[in-house]
Amino acid sequence: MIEIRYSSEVQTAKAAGQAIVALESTIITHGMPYPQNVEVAAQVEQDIRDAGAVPATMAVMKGVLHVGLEPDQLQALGQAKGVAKISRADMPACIATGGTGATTVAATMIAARLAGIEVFATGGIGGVHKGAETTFDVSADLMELAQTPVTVVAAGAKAILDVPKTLEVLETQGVPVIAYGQDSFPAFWSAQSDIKAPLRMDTPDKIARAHATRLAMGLPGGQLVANPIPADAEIAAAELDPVIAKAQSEADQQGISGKDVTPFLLRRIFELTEGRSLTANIALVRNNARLAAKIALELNKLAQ
Ligand code: PSU
Ligand code: MN
Repeated sequence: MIEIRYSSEVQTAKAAGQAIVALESTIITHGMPYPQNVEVAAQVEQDIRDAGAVPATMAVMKGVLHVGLEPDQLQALGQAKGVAKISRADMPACIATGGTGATTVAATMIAARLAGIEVFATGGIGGVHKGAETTFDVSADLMELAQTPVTVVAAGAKAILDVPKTLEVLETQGVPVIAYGQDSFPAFWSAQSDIKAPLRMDTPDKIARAHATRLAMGLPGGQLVANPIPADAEIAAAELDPVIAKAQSEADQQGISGKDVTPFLLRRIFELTEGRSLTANIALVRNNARLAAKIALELNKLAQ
């Protein structure tokens, strides 16, 4: 087994059998600018504590897998330059060579499984990019959901992705996609979309039961819970569609490819909306953290 370093609060929570919620770190290093990234990460951790669970932000630092970061480690990661973005393919290499890297959704799921954590909150997952029929750019997050038993709470998928194709791949991979409290699949910055979600559940208890049943049936993989952004934080699709189109055409013109695509688009959308996209992003991540904590608490009850 590889060495895992637990933060002091995660260590205590594990010993006491408390509910724990995993958090990713790519959103900190590649998803939001400093200093908001560190403020948001700390706020989201606090939201999880306020809901009665314990946060575990994942990262690889100097070759060691960290499950839960101490406040000074979070600060350092949020300010560090040139941190690697690590997904399933990069994670063992980063650990083996003593590297430092922030975990994507896929790598965070892997870290959560190693640490025995079953619920994870993030903003948006990676998916099938627009134009994937020529670029083949499909995030490893989707295949991770198919094989690693972690329930991931996200606000749907950003319109930087081809959402119908993303849902098709998830269906092919046998991943349950559950809209929380509504019929449509939420569209990240907007609560509603015109795409119906494959499944709908209205309580954290049902989501926890579905997770436990999947495990009991011996099925690999997790679940994607699509939690709509709170109404007061929404940004209309009509406002963002042209911004996304501009960011996408810049990415194409500049030949951005591979794992640089998502961070490039997120940064340009932030710049082009003069930070409005970030305000919405913060509201939805916090909302996802609160729901993930409730699901983790329900899972704990089921295990008793
Ligand atoms: N989508 C967002 N915000 C993010 C990401 C995606 O709205 O921060 C990050 C997540 O860490 C996700 C990763 O796992 O980007 C996906 O990258 P790629 O498309 O290269 O797989
Ligand atoms: Mn990609």
